[in-house]
Amino acid sequence: MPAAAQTTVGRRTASAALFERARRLFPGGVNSPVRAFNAVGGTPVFITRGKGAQVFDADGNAYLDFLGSWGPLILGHADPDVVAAIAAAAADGTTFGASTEREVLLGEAVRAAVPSMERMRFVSSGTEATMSALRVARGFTGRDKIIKVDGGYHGHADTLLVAAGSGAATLGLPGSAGVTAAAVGDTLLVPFNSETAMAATLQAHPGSVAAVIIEPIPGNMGLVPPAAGYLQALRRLCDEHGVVLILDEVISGFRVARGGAQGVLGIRPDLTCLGKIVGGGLPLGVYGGRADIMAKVAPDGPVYQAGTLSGNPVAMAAGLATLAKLDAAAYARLEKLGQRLERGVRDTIAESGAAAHLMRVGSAFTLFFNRGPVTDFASAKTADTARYARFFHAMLDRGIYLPPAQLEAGFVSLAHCEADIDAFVQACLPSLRTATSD
Ligand code: KE4
Repeated sequence: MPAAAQTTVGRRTASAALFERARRLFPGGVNSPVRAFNAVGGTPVFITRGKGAQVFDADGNAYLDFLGSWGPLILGHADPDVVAAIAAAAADGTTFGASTEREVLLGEAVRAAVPSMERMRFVSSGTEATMSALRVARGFTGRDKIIKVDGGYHGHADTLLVAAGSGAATLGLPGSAGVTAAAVGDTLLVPFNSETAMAATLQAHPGSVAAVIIEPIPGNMGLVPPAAGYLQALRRLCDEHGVVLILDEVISGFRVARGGAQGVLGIRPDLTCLGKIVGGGLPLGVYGGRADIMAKVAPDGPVYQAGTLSGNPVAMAAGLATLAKLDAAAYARLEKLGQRLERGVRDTIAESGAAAHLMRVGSAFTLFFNRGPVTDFASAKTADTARYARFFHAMLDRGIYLPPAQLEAGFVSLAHCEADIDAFVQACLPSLRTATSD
């Protein structure tokens, strides 16, 4: 049982100095926008190392980590078995641009855990996985349009960077500079948890929708569970319209269960996208599903997709070592820790009287600064982001590292212990009071 982390947070001058240098190198001083703390203000913390449930910043401050690198680190930081597997693989060579046994082993492990992935292809990120899955779906159906959920995030491929237009189900508008109207001209948006909107959109575009892509348990509008029966209805609607159902399980895959959300919910998608946990903290994504659809992928079929480092042996080793530890006992423990967190935070919110509520699925959670319920992007956006920002910093100053944005998900790992959860809960009350003292 790992000991509770002792957290003491002092000055962050070294992080500030590093951030100044980083700003002269990288847009926003970061290599991924959400790390810049723009949603919560202040200067991003520069992490020097992680061990178990803790991360340490450039000033030597210790934090209990409930971000977990946005999801991959279900075992915690520097798991000894994962590190040993990486070192052993690297000692044999880091990349060959040729097939290796390790990719066969990880592919077999993924298919055993997610049987709907009859055939698959390894890539190097979640974005590559979803981008490729959509291309295959379009190649398989010969159709152009795709449907995504407003507030769903599937990486930064042009076709998926769309902003909601007016109305419930409209053609997307470019959600980023540099994305052309043509690139998103075939992307339709619907609200999450609305079977009616999905049915209406499919009926409005008969025979022209290639795929629906959806996070089965969205984590990118904050954590928002699907309404009972919603995903089953999507499966039925996709069957009726000959549409490829793509579940983006980059977050939920191996997080909510070894078989992902599809295993828990009893849904068999046509394609699945994985990332994060499956790579054990190294760059890895996977897309795969029905053999007849994947038969379209080059070199078997006409849909081209490639990658120099796809199936990278070191990433394969990290994934294999991670999946090897994700057994039923692991998920039972994650659920027990998640329940402890949920009970403690809910009691603390009640005691504080704050207009906030916790949403949790297994070891993933979001503390929304509104009274809820949050059922889609529109209701998620009613959360008070200024209060979340104050809460984030109050918790950070107490040695608890959370996602630096309200509409994201936090994570508990197998490296956390009961005392770490209690430390989180203990830091909550004063932090809630600070957050809501406006
Ligand atoms: P990557 O390309 O970042 O590996 O994966 C894209 C992606 C795809 N699908 C889902 C459901 C995702 O959540 C993501 C990436 N998640 C974000 C945070 N929610 C990664 C953090 C970041 O962008 O820095």
